[in-house]
Amino acid sequence: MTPEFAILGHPNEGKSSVLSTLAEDDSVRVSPTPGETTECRTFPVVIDGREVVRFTDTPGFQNPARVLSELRKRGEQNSDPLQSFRQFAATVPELHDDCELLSPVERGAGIIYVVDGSRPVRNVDRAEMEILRLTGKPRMAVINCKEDDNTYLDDWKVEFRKNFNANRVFNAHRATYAERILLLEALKAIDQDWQPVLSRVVDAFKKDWKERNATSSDAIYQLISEALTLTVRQSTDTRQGGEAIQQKLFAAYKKQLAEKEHHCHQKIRSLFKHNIFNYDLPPHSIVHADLFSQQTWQLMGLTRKQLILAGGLGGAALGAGLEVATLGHALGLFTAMGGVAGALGALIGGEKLTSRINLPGVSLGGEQLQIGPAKSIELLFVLLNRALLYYRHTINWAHGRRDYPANNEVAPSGGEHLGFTSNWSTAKIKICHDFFKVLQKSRITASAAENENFRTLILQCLEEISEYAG
Ligand SMILES: Nc1nc2c(ncn2[C@@H]2O[C@H](COP(=O)(O)OP(=O)(O)OP(=O)(O)O)[C@@H](O)[C@H]2O)c(=O)[nH]1
Ligand SMILES: [Mg+2]
Repeated sequence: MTPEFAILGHPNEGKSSVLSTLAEDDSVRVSPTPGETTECRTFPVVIDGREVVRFTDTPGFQNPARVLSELRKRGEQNSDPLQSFRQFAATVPELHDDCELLSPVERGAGIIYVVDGSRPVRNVDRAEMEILRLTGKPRMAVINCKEDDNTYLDDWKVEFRKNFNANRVFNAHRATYAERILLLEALKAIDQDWQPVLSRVVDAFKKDWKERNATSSDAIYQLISEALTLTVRQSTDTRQGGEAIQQKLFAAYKKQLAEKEHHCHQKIRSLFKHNIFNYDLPPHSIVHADLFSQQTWQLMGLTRKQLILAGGLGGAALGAGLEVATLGHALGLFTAMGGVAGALGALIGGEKLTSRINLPGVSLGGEQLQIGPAKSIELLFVLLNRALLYYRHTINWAHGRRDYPANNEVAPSGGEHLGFTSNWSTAKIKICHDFFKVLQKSRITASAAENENFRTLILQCLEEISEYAG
């Protein structure tokens, strides 16, 4: 049987937010106005087409003192005071929410009691906890601190020890995938009978996590392979100058690359189930910056030191004819070549478009011009860092969260590097370098060692970022 947990608590404490994060469902209604949830609603967690666990959202307690006294009264006379109370409360309009919230408990759901641990314990909370204790059902308390204030945490824990089988801190806005799994692990402790089934749930979550990382790394790998080999061509037209064609081709190249990148990011987004809420990167995220802006290349490319290292690996990874120490860095290029277009010509290929004869892919008859494939390995790092940043943001965006903090991920000024790869060793850079070189020569086959090493490297990055523990 699929285990069910009901999320209970006082109005506006974050029950629906906790559920939304736990079930990874951004369709759960969350609102700053107390009393938002008035009916129970069940959200299944489906993995591999199978429902493994379900969570039920409930309205908050409205009359805990009255419910408690009714339950106590019935406890003395009835073998099932909960059922008796619900039968009575169904006919009393002001007890609608209290009756409704106990319905999943009556049918056997485990209880997850949510409190905002950043405020003091009050008598109504004690009444609610006592009600839950009287139900006799397996129960866990979850502390969802809305503010960063731990002053009352110990007071809450004292109360929880009296009334619950376990308690745990779980933040609806910040909980990661790993913390979701830890919460499920902790639920095992609330009832011995549930241990085997919850172990299977935890295993299913871990497997799902592993698969999502593998699929994400495939998407990033595919993006980078396609981007590095991307070319656009156009027949020359005698009426148009080389300059005009160059601009047109660059625009087409950038558009295609942007579409590929968007496709990869959206794939990651839907893999992590950000479907409904119009979730996006924070407004000031560097990933919003144009892929071909100087800022992007400065913050997401290789560091100057790494470029020198990459240069030492030999081959044309930095782009033909670029002097590593002086001009090789994208930044140097942006400065030396007087702006984005010139620098990109050198990095992507196509700087010699005006001189048709020297262009790769250009027939000597001058009938076709081509931009790409990328000449510089920097494009690999720019795309990789942007994808990793997108991935990190997506996996850490708890589904219960619906807004942005004011100051998240602000792009630093003063040449600071934002990339994940900025402290990479030569060994890792060499893996990228070897992959890039093979790709430049020919489209490599899936089994090539360089290919596999690069794939593995991406997957390792994702596992590190997501703190995947196997
Ligand atoms: N800062 C912060 N706000 C939170 C957190 N959890 C919930 N909130 C906010 O608290 C408000 C209430 O959250 P809900 O999840 O709707 O609370 P609820 O307990 O389901 O409320 P009712 O359905 O009205 O009983 C919303 O504005 C949430 O965004 C949190 O961890 N941190
Ligand atoms: Mg709610």
